Amino acid sequence: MRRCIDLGWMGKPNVAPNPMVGALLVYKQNNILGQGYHKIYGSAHAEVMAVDSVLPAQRHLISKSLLYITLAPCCIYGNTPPCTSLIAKNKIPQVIFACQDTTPGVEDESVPILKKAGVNVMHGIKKEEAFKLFQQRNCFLKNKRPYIIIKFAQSKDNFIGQAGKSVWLSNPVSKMLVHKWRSETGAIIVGKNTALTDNPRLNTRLYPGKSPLRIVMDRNLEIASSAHIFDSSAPTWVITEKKKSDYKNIKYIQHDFGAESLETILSRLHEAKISALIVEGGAKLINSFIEKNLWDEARVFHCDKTLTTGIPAPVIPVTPSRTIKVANDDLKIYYR
Ligand code: AOF
Ligand code: ZN
Repeated sequence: MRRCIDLGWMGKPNVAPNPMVGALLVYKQNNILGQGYHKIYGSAHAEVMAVDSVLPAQRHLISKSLLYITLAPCCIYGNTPPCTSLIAKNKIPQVIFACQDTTPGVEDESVPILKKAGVNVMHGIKKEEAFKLFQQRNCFLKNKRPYIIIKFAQSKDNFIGQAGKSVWLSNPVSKMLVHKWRSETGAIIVGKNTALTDNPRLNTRLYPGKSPLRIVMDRNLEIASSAHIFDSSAPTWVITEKKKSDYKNIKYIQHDFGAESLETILSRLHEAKISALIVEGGAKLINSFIEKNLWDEARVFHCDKTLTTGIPAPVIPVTPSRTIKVANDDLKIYYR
């Protein structure tokens, strides 16, 4: 199952909003006949990849093997046919999976379907470890919004930056890590002031992979069209009160900036099948997410520099779950 979990993680950049799933076919305890993982949203599931990977000379052993999976096999026609049918057709006698699939129509159905087909089912194996593979997906299904990741860097004396001035706090390794996160996340949002002072690109130029959907809050359309955020490197949404026609990769979304503003944006992202969002700044936007309890995880770089004055860093209202050393920055991870 540990190996299945590792395989599952390999799908991270490309399977959202689907879950990350790894599968392993094992013959007589330690002989791995086949393995696979869900690689790209809409493509073959992990079980199909594992079965297809078995060498022709060993295919007769499939019906004598155990199938390990990180997630309960699906039993619905989605983009692909149900994996429960694949298991039955290949006469796989036993399935062992870690976590339930919380998708409606799968959660309570797939185990009975397998049992009815005569398959022995065992589950819950390493489920705490495997659970992380499904955190974003489960949040997306349950809350009908993306999994929200707050990200920022703060100085030694707890400032996030200085008004009207671009200040760089974290080191180049942290910067590259942030680009990796971008490549794994559907969308990224910033406030107007961040777009004006930092002029960020918000793309994935320091790490291979696709750039997220960029979202910028610009109520009165104050950001110049020459800003980096309007370059052609990624699709971009401008959330504004004004009416403006879409232009190339830029979509203008007329929006009510009232009390339910964030919720409306999140619903739109849910509709667009975006299952994870990075809230990149500034302090005002991050604080409005925190105040509404609309966050799931925070990744905060505690940096070596001192600023003396500036904009106070947002306060994450829980203790960090862990601290990771990234060169001379301390990356603290918080879960709500
Ligand atoms: C599996 N194995 O590798 C994955 C599963 O047809 P789709 O791709 O739209 O998938 C829809 C359903 O399959 C849904 O329940 C989702 O959670 C599950 N994903 N299931 O058996 C896999 N990726
Ligand atoms: Zn499936």
